[in-house]
Amino acid sequence: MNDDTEYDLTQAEYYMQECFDLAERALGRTSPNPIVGAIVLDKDGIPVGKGYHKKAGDKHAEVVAIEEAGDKANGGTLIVNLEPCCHQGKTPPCTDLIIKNKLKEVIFSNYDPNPMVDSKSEKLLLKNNINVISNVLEKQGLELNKFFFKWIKTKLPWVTLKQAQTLDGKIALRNNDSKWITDEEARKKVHYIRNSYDAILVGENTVSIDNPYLTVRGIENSKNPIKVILDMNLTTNPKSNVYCKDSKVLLATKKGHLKEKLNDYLKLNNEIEILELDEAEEGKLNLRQLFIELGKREILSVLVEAGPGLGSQLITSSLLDEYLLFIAPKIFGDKDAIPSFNLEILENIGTARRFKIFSHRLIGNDLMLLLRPTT
Ligand code: AOF
Ligand code: ZN
Repeated sequence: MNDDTEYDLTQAEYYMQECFDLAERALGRTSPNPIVGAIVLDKDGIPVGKGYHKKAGDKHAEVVAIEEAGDKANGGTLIVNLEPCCHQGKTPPCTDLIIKNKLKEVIFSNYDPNPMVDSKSEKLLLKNNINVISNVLEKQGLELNKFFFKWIKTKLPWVTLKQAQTLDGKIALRNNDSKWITDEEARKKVHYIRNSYDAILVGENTVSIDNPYLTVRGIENSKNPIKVILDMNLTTNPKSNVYCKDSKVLLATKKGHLKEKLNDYLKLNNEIEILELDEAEEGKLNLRQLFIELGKREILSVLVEAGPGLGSQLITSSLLDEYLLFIAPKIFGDKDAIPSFNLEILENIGTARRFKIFSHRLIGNDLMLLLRPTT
């Protein structure tokens, strides 16, 4: 079957795609929960209820869809992108509602790796004579919830490195000017992307040179991600724009700074959380430790807007999940312009860091590449 065209989609796949679209409406807002969309078809296959999970603690998608369907759920089919839950969390088990409302069939995309669920719901539904079809558009479902699936299995966030560069691999002029490498459309896209992440991470150089706000702008009903600043030696100006109160700020620094020095940062924003980390080799902070701490705070995804220093540290770690690269069709041609990475001399092409091109897209006159490290 060719699943590139809608005409060839089976009915289940067609509605699963709609579940993905419903789920996506809450992208970036449900952590630590997944994004989930659900549709109820009545016994004649007519959609009678639709819903999605809006945020952690709110009704699950299945509940919204079944409540909307009311009596028409009886004898019908539930389509949902994640195996329904069977445990009491912040909300009651969805399997109870499915059984009580006498649905005859449940179709889902991905099994829920949450140890509280993990195929248990499938077994429970089958035991109650409810037909179960699993793994419908499984790959797409895994992509949709890549943040949740990584975190629930490893307790680490999904880490994306984002850069914008010229054709000759430069991210700024030698005087550090990086405004604007890509065109407006690509910059707008970055705000959409920021909006879907739980946190944005930058290093001290980005704060000192660009003085960014790291907020989401120009999007309706947007939310600002948590800002994580890596500043090992506390060299950033406490009055920098990132430290303002528009969203939670986590200042990651090395252990052992004097209280007074830390207090400089808390004077203007007393809600900044200071995260004291160990120093890794080469006088850098321990990124693994940082991501473990972020995972504990239920941060499922981190967008790293990095210059060459932090970018190089990330690509040499095993912590990177994705590299989002915007390429502007421009050439600086200046050998001393700022490169995307600044690692040591590489003698052998065979030892280059390799990526698989996961997707490519034109955004205006810029190219957006999504790359994944090959293992
Ligand atoms: C959601 N939304 O639509 C579905 C979820 O604390 P609770 O009760 O909200 O349960 C959260 C867990 O429930 C979550 O980690 C996932 O395993 C499961 N399914 N969660 O937030 C939904 N279907
Ligand atoms: Zn549920």
